[in-house]
Amino acid sequence: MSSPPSFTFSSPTSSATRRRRKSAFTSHVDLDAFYAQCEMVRLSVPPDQPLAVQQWQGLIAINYPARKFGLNRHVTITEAKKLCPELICQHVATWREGDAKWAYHEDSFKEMATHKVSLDPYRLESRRILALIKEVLPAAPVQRVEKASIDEVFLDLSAQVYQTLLERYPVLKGPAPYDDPTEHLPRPPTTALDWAADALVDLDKEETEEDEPDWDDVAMLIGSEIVRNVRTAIFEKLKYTCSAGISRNKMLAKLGSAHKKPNSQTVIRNRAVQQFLSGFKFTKIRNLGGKLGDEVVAAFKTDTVQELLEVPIERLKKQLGDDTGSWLYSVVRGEDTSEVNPRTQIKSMLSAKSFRPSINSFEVGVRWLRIFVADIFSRLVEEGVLENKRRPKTVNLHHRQGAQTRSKQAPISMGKAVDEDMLFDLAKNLLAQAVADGRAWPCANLSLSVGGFEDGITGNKGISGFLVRGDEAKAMLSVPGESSDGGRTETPPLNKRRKVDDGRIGKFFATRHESTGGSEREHELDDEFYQLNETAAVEEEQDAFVPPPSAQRSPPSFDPAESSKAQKPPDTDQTTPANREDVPVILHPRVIDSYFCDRCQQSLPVASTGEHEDWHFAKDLQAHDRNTSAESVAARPLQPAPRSSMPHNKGRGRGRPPGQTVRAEKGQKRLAFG
Ligand code: TTP
Repeated sequence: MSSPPSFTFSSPTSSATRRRRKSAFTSHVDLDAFYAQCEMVRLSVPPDQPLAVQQWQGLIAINYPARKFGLNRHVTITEAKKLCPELICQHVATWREGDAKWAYHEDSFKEMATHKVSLDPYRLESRRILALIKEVLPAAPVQRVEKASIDEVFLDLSAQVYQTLLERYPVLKGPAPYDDPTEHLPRPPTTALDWAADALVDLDKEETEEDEPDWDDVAMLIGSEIVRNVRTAIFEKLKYTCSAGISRNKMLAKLGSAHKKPNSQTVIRNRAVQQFLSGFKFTKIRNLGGKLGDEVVAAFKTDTVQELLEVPIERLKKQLGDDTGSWLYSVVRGEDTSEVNPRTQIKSMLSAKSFRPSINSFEVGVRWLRIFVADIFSRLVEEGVLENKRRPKTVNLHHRQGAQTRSKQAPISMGKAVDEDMLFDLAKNLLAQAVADGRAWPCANLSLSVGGFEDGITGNKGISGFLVRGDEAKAMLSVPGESSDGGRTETPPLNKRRKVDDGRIGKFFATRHESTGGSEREHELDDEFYQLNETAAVEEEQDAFVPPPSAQRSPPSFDPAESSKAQKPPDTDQTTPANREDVPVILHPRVIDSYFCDRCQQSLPVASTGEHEDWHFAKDLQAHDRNTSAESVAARPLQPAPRSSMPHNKGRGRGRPPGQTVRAEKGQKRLAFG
């Protein structure tokens, strides 16, 4: 996708530097007390009724009427009720074993040992809101919306602002006077702008409101109108209030949305950026809230933007490294070049449960897997898996024993429809492998994820629909009732394989795709951690939303962007026997009754294909493990790179300094409970 148009205003009232700066208009829209509002809308609670969302014994969201009583996420339920006797405490929905769907259960707060939290109700509302936002805005490519988490979006308003500006002020359409692009534009034909109910941040010291507005101001006003319309539509159609920030980039817009809550929008004009930022602690700025922020505080003995502005760039670079130093220098001056990224496809889905006390048996683990699978499958259905629109390629099991988190992965057969039983079998098999390793119990956290989503083939497939390779070919050849991927056997999974390889094969499964959590992953995992940010940007440049399938949640300091790069599980294609180059292309495979394995140049009966492939599979894994073991050690995430080795990765965007660990963002981080 191409970048949004950026344009340069020449303003009669601005300095030459300002005239030449490219203008962009970004908004950050953040739902107020989101989970609490979801419950209020669902239960038709009047707007002034205090309400909090409860998860087991903790409060995870508190509405604004309740906040007036001094309630926050840290108070206990008893304290909260004392402070605000009329408080409604609504427990989140939960999955109960054996149920086909989550539900709001009476007294679920007592059932922590047997229920699992479901955030589905909030995710569904989040989707409705996102769909409405997209409906209200002009179609793409003018529209650029990035879902940043379950309750926040970024909007790049530049193209729409630009269009509106030209419609309202046709004079701007003409060529620059004398064909000189540095020539001043005519003044905006207005002396005062009506900012309606916006919270306007005060101007920088050297600017005054008496100055006539420049084109940047006019354009910002248009941006603000657009955002007001979006917010009005959300309220009128769906009954949710939200707050927004409008400014020239994502960083400033995000600070703006939090500036005045609830139900307000804050505009940070270009002429007000320094004034706005100087009042902040830099630790409030995105990506400076975690370790990096702490380091900067320690290095420069201050946490204020104001004082950091006085530090020369050379000193910042010397202490923090060239890239981080330069990045920080720009950030405290309000610069952020990260783009709004409109890709919104899901990358992975995860369902998890922490156990207190730990669990100790395969049977109990399997019962939880059944719930995880139901949970994930329901989301896969929403994602269009039944219509084969999109489907995951891998399933991953993560389990924590003491301080160690380990993962196992299996490919999902591409030749078969994804269904609950298939996922459950794969999950059980992975757990059985963990048990076979002898390191599963006691298990303090178990989670299942699916990942590697790809678009499925739908409709008329043409000739390519008959040419199947790799996994598909394997699956089509396998005996009915069995899947043909590496995770196909039911418990106990290893016996059958041992037959094939004189007992040696078990050891391949024991080491299969295992990754071990480092110390940063030893934090308490949340009871449930969903993929709340359903964007494809996850791996490349997202702020901090979704640990990749192989990464465990590690609040408060966790950088999934880093982690997803470092810990990405080996690509399925590299490790399965269905390696694209290794499996023959089969034309109409169902009419042939023998199978030629071109890896070992043998003809085999179709019925033995699965086992034969498994044998190759195990061999491949062994080879893969040998090749990647060095890599995986090096790639273990969450250790900030030495400053000198931090490359400045502009492509990653979002202004995140390279190699830094940032806090997980809201909506993903879950409160510790119990
Ligand atoms: P936030 O946007 O941080 O908070 P909020 O929407 O409740 O309130 P605000 O108006 O101040 O933005 O988080 C969004 C949702 O994510 C929140 O409603 C509940 C959930 N959440 C947790 O479950 N645990 C947490 O620790 C946090 C911070 C949020």
